[in-house]
Amino acid sequence: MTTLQTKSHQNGAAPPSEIDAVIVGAGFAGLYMLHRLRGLGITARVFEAGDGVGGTWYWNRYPGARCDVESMEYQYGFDGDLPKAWKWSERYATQPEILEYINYVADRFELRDGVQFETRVTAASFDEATNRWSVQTNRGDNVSAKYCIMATGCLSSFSVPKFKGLDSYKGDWYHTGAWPHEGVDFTGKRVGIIGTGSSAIQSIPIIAEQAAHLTVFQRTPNFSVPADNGPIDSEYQARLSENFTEHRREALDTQAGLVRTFNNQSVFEVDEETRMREFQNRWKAGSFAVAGAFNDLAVKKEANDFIADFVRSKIREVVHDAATAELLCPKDYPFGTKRLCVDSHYFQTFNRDNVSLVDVKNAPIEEITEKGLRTGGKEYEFDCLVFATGFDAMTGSLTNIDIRGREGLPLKEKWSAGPRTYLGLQSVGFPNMFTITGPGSPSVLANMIVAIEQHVDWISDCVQYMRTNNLATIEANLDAEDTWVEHVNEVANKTLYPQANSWYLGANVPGKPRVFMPYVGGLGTYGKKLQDVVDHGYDGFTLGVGARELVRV
Ligand code: N01
Repeated sequence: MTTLQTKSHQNGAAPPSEIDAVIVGAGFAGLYMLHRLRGLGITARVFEAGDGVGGTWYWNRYPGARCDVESMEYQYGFDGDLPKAWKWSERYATQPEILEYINYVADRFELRDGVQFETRVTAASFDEATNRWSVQTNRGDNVSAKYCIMATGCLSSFSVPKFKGLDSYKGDWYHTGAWPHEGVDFTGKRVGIIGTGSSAIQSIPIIAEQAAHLTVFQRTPNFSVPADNGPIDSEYQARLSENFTEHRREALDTQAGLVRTFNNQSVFEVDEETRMREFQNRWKAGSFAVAGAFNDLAVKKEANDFIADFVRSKIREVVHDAATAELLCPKDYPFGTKRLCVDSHYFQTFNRDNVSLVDVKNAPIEEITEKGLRTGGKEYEFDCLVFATGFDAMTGSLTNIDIRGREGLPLKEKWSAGPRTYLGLQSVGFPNMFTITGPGSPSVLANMIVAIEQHVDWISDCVQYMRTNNLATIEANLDAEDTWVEHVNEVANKTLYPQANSWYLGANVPGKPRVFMPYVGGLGTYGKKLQDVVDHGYDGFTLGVGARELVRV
């Protein structure tokens, strides 16, 4: 380890001006990236806007925040001893427990001193004369690095719709993605919440227990499956921990980075009784199991109708008031094409006397007023407003930074009609810049931890290859990028995903180009492609041996 790495940088202290790699973000991706690069003897520094590690789990502290991927799946797999050393308490871990875990990992692998906290990267530009990135922060740092690695997360740039009058609101308002660390006590308060995505679905039952009254403003109802959460089965935990490396290897070969049973039968191959039994058993098992009930649910609308009807029947069973139940039933997009939500007593919450549901699809929110908000010509008054309005997903955290590649081309400009990448790892014109779980990779359609480890391992091996072969640059080729973008779209268009107005398509942010951003071809298939690229000498990339000499591969 070099002195650069062992020296602890207090906030405000100048980081080294020359370094091998800058990593942006200290979430799961940034920390593992740092660990891998250090292992290779590469000097690296992480810049993190927050005052602690954790990324999404640092910021999303809203009531009820927890992971809807099972705890045993949602943990690092790079070190076989780690799962044995850490004990999860629940089947689905809460945000505080995940934050504790990532802090534990930071300490166990002595990563903290490689992170400069409370420092936001504001700009990064590629200097073609030196083949280095120049990275600036809001604290005045100016660092020169061979590699610039964006570990900025897919859901980090939170989005507050530009409602007229927000500045005039006299009460307190919060966004689920930037929740106050000290928490919020809603006891006795009149609360309004805007949005009914995963964050809202997790927080609504908890806020409803505290608030005098909670009004939920819903634009689009969501399909949600009960989590069936509870204390973790300790025997299962011990068994899986013993063999976690093997388990993770298996996960890397799956569609979504999750080892689970997928029924490879068409819904049309079975009779109604068998179909309902399959749905019911998987519904009882909780979480995403039901999505794997048949192999054509995501690709055939007529097949999807069966599961959509099944879930709607569950909503109607639970919600007592028929009109409210109908409003909560998603009807205008196929099941699973917006991110499936996983809940604990979400629909039941609408049976409470202190909870009401307001449709803002037909009558959009007109304005935020001094006392609350106005919709459908009526003003609703609140002590607090909660924006559960989501994120500028997948691209926002990248385009919010002034990133400039060759000839000063801004990334934002290059991506003005939607993100363009080769494998979600690189974008042409931005040599030596990598995006961990970038658009065009499985990312949000997979277990994020597995997708992160897959990318970090690939990037680390690439950096090592560059060093061994004394290479100056690696940059995606235009034809490879074009072909990949086309492939990503083609695969998405074979599914039902584009039929929903989801954040996968940028549809939640007004003006954002409608492009399906994640790669739906599956993590396993994608992993084989990554390996194939390496086996063919970084096929689709140009490797530069110096400032001018380029080797086409
Ligand atoms: O955000 P969302 P989220 N007027 O975009 C509504 C991950 N996550 O923070 O659907 C009125 O899903 C918007 O309406 P519509 C997970 O991947 C994971 O809840 O666009 N409403 C929608 O209802 C998830 O998918 C966990 O019509 C407006 C809501 O706000 C992703 O994060 C937990 C509006 C936004 O929902 C994002 O979830 C939580 C407007 N102008 C989240 N603008 C885990 O457990 C927006 N909305 C791992």
